[in-house]
Amino acid sequence: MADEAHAQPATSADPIDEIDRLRRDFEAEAEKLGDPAGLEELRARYLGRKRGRLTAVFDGLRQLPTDRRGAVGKAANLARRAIEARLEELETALATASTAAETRRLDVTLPGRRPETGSLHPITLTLQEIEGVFTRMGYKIVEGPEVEHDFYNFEALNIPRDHPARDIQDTLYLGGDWLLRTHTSPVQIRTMQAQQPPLAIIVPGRVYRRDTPDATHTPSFVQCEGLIVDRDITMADLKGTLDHFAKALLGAQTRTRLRPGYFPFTEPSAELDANAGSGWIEMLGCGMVHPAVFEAVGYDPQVWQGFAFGMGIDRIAALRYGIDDIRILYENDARFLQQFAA
Ligand code: 2NL
Repeated sequence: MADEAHAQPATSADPIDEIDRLRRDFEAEAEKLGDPAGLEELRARYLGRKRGRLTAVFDGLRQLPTDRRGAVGKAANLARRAIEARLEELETALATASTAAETRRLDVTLPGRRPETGSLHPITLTLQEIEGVFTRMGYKIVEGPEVEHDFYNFEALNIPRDHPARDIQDTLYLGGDWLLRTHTSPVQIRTMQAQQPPLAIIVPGRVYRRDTPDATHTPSFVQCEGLIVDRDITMADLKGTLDHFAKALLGAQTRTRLRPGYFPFTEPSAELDANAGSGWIEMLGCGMVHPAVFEAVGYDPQVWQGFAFGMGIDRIAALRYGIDDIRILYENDARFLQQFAA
């Protein structure tokens, strides 16, 4: 019996040899294993019910001579326990490895990616300052339409059709008597029509003019006008109010001066210059409301007086921030605008 066994070649069908071989093969494959799917496939090829190599050994036990069954069965059981233990070990190792990879992808110690935040436009910032100064003096903020009727934009403001001021305030006509407003004055006309004096309002908004763009002109800009109407408003009120405004905006050391000017809707009219320390700069246009404007809205000019003013916010912003060409305010270059982030 023993001689017979020795006579068999190395690749004999002796189940003990097959168990040794499959254990070595299994270990070699286990060594190269990379992922959990491969692990299940490996388990199936050695322990699987249908095609498992070790399962085949167990199935063959019945064909063996009775005296061999004990030894082969014992070796097979040892092999099964060893393979199961190794598979379990591999499973844990693979799970740990994938958790480690996951952790590397989500490195909580890295600095966070900051979301890009926008910032308020210098024109908006300047307008907010201006609104603050006037609302603290009791003025209300009013807004109105950018598409206007000729009556509100021109006629009611003492600018008849043949008036030369129509040339410098040429705009985009939309057909009929409709146009893009050249100033926010029409909102003041509408407000005066809608309510009785006294009133004090400031009116910010986008306006349009037929201008060739240069360092101080753009065909569209943000304007802010103001109007106060009461029983005994004088030029001294205008002077005191606008001087306070310039000081509040540019600093307490700021001085102001009035120069004669001309607007069809104010009489007298003036330009206000400010000097905050580096020379005189034109800030805004202003004047006492023309009696013809009061008549157009049904106010009695013998009873009511008022002053009005208007400024381009882009020019005020340029003044505040030291910008020498207002066109850059409308280019929306983020590198320029980010400099005004709070
Ligand atoms: C400027 C000058 C000005 C006014 C606007 C006004 C409005 C009414 C009556 C009288 Cl309803 N006046 N507004 C007065 C003087 C000047 O604007 O340089 N704007 C950019």
